[in-house]
Amino acid sequence: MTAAPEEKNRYAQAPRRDDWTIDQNWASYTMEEHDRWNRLFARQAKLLPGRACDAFLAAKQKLELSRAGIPDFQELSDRLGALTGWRVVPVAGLIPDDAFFDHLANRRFPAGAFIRPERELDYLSEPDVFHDVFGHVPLLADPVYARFLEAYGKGGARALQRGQLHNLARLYWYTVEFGLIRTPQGLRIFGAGILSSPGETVFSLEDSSPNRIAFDLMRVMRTKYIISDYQQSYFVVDSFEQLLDECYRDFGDLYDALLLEPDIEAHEIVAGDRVITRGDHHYFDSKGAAA
Ligand code: HBI
Ligand code: FE
Repeated sequence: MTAAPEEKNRYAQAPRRDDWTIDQNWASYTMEEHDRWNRLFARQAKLLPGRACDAFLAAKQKLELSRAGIPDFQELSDRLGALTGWRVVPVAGLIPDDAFFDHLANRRFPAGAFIRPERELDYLSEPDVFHDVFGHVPLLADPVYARFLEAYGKGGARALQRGQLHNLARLYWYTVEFGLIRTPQGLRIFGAGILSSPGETVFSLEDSSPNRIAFDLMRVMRTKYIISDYQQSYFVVDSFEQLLDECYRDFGDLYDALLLEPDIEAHEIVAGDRVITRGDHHYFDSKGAAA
């Protein structure tokens, strides 16, 4: 009798609080689940030196993320909290936007408690504990980045009220998820979606396919993105200070202006772009995606 396919997310039915948090129940993780974390960790730990930004690599050490299995969020939060006041709170998966923003605005990062099933090792549809804790959490130890993400959370309620969440979600997507940063040694990765993906770790920095364009807040908030594949364009910030300075402002006039500006397609380069590399889009042409 073949074993039933491993269920996708054993926390999906976990009882949840009003703020959508659940109990991580760290003792319930099996050896297989810890081992899967260790294999995912080892693969990225080999790829990221020389590709991830220094702040990420330093924080990974400081937070003692290692191949000792899935971290206990309480212990991780004590270490992280001592650095920037951020804590990691367990959730079962994606939570409603308003709850998500409220957590960020209060320096709580909602992290999936489940780990992806073996069959989804390389591609997952929902943020699991490896994407959230390995990809997102380390940079919360950087004081400037920590302030940026808190400000993002505070801005979320406003975007929801105005019905322009999609514009703000693009800022998150092209920085927190898929952002690159310029360093004296060259471009480095800070986006969690890349840091937790072996294929995109190499593709984002070294492939001739994608555009790499200097970050501009308005430009990013107009740019559509792809959910289920590598990005066609990556945006490059000069520093977390620049990201914070550009975003630590009233978005009201931005939202007004965005209503008058057309969206930009994910693969496009437009007038005014400071282009770092113009992609040839071979990856997408070969896939027949709308190039
Ligand atoms: N919920 N758990 C979780 N993680 C996310 O990254 C997340 C979410 N809910 C909403 C959301 N992201 C996005 O829609 C917002 O960033 C716009
Ligand atoms: Fe994410």
